[in-house]
Amino acid sequence: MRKVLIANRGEIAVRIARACDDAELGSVAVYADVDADALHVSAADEAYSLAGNAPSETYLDIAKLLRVAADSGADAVHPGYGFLSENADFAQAVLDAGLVWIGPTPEAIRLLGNKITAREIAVRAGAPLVAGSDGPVATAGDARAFAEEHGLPIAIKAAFGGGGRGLKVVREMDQIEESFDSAVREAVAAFGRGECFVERYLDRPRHVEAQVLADIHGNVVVVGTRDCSLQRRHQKLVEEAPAPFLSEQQTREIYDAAKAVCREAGYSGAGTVEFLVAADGTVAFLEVNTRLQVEHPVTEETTGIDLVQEQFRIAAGEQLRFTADPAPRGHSFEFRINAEDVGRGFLPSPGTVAEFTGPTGPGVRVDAGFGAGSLVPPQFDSLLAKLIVTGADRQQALRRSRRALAEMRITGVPTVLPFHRAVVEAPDFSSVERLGVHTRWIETDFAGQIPADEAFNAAGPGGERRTITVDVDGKRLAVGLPAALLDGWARSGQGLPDGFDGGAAAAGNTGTAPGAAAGSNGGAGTNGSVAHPAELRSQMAGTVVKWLVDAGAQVTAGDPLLVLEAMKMETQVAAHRSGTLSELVAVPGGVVSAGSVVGRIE
Ligand code: MV4
Repeated sequence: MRKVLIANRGEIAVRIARACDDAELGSVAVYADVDADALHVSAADEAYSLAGNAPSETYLDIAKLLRVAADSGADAVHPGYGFLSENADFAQAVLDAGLVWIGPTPEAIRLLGNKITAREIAVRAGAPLVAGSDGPVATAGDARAFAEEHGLPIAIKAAFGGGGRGLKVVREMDQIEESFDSAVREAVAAFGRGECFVERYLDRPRHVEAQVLADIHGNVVVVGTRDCSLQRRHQKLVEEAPAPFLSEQQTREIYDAAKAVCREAGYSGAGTVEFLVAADGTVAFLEVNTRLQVEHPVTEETTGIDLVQEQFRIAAGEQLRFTADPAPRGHSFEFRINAEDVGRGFLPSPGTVAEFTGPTGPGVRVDAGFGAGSLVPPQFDSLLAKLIVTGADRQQALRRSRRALAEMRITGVPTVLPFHRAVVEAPDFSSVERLGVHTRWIETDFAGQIPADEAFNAAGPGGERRTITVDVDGKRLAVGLPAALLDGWARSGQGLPDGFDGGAAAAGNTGTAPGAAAGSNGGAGTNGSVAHPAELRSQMAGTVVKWLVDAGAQVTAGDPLLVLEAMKMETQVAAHRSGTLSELVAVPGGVVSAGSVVGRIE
């Protein structure tokens, strides 16, 4: 292995480029058009364009990636996480091209990617499991028979589900039929395969996972545990290592089961075995992730082991350097810094980062894929950076986390920093007696009321506003904007975004929104003083999925009209007033910027 193609973007691509440098391996970055100036491009030794912006024609395009490998002379491929990292066909294509695949075998990816075969492997390995159907259930009647035997609630799960898709919780017998049909439909639509299985559902469990490393010579170690219970809609927000408040027996059970499952699956490389820990302390195997995970740094910081270096060594056919499970030292938290507006329901908010000041001091690590001036495009996910904070014990790590979160400053796009600052003050999270958070804690127990980010809400109260002038079709107009937005642009050193000159005039009939919106979600698009009242505008930038009503339809204020997708999340644009939907401006498949006109209601 001499040169590694990094088939990814953002912070993980930067992380892998640094690991290549540490290992004296060459590194090759790839980039979509919108990522041409991204940090991961300059972090690698060389970079190649993927010519395009849709995920399917860039980071998911196997043929393009293999062409770059050939053109650059790369002899190995690291897939990072997400994108093609758990795609057995990609792993096989890399091997068929004569390259080293930095990951488990395609067979192991295939077996563990199917949750039904993964469960069968766990059964053979003797891992603890909740009662389940041990195979696909063919009909809703079979699911009902399972519930009659084992009781409610049950979980109906798609074999190829993920991220909460294809997961249905059934609490009443008369809902089984509908939930089963809906799970199958969802699975067919999302994954092309509808097989489902059934399990007893554990309410409000903790999510605990074991990091494993396995070489191709049969050595398997557990590098440590992590707790990842703090999630929202299956998106993890905070993780920590080691998983706190587990008994010695629970830890033993998790270590033994993780190793047995990996052995049974013929696993090699870095991987994660996930478990649920129920309120009564029961441990149950959940699934296996056959990739490096976002949260791997907390394990690195509490063991001193560089997991990406170990991936390189394993892929090169070497033996693990240790055969005993390393003992954790100290405690680490990871805070995911997403470009999302917490006060607007964690709305993904693409834009341009103005200021990016990382915290410093003992125990602080920042893995960032973005910095001052970076573009956060709507096509990809919203993770900007990860703040990893380590201390001698959990309480010291918590104190350091509070300080680091207070020091960290990001402007230009909203981030989830206000959420993290509230979490580290929550007694459920910081208690020295028990872990009070569970996988539905944010939805059910999180008390912190975080307001929408004023800097990104032109119409919001309290935000200072300033007026600038623009020329539109040769006519001079005054535009009022939030001062914070203008300050952000000024600090970014880029001046005002495109569209404040001729672009605004070309884009439409008024002088306000099109350009103003480029910098951030919401932006000046909601400025009603100049916009025409008929204009239906999108608050967020994204790809147009579909219209829910036809042109000419009578609509009522608040009716959902248009579905947009950005950063893997769908949102709807609702009618801002009642009337006739006279024009559909946004075109399915096209892209709209934040604040732009998507339709007209006369
Ligand atoms: C479960 C469960 C409770 N009982 N299975 C969520 C997605 C998929 N990875 C599995 N998931 C769950 N499976 C049984 N039998 C609860 C969840 C679950 C969950 C798991 C881990 C982390 C966050 C979660 C949030 C909601 C539900």
